[in-house]
Amino acid sequence: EPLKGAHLTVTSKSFTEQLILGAIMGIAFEAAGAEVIDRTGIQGSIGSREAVRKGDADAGYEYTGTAWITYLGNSKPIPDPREQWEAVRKDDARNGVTWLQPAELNNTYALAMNQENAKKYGTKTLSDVAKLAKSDPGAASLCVEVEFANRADGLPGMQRAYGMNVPARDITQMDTGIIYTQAAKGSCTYGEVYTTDGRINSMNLAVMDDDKKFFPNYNAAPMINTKTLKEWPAIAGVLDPVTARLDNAVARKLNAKVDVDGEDPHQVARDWMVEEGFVE
Ligand code: PBE
Repeated sequence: EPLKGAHLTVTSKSFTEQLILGAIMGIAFEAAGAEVIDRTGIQGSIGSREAVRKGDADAGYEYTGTAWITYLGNSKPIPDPREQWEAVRKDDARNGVTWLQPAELNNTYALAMNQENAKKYGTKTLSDVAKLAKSDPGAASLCVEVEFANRADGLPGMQRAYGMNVPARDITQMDTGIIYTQAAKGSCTYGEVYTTDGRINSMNLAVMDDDKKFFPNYNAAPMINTKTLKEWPAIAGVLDPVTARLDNAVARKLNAKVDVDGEDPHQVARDWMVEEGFVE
């Protein structure tokens, strides 16, 4: 029990994949003998990030691209996922935050549409969407989250990178979960989605290719408060083998159990940890 005696606070953002990853981390810590305080489900990205930075929380899974652009203020993504992670790890050290080994899991933003609209407009890439917005004003309406609408690696940056000029009247802001249904119904032509979300498949949405590679890699990795890690260096050995099992296929499968089948994120996390042999 390498973490016996440790009290570890785990945080996450509020969307499904984050709740599952937070639960997975908590279960891994518990299995290693720690007592876990669950502070998962914080609204918006900044909340869980700041909790780890300030030491109000000890750890959480975060995405490399989110840190690189939104927290560390860089404007250009690093195309190689490993180099992106290394750059984040190096840069974030000065904030008292340590990044452990990353997962293959890469949950990036995308625009997606229903099959009827895909047939009608024929767009396959974000460049096509930019062209449609120009040639057929009003056709390229967007449903997006508030956070996406305000992030440099979100709507403003995407519109700039693609010369996409969707006017404000064609953009509706809404909660994460609702966007999938709205895009499926066609109340917006395009919905902003997460590529590992289970509802892309279940609702048969067509995902637009990021042909200019605007979005960075968003590999999930444990983000740990450095003081905590110094006190409990065994955390790395506990989380590394778990993180190594997380890829896009796993994320889609687990996310779908919650968002499509209605299962509980904690239960989904536990079942997976058992299946993978990390707990009994
Ligand atoms: N992402 C896509 C966002 C939400 C999903 C991973 C880039 C983030 O949590 O930062």
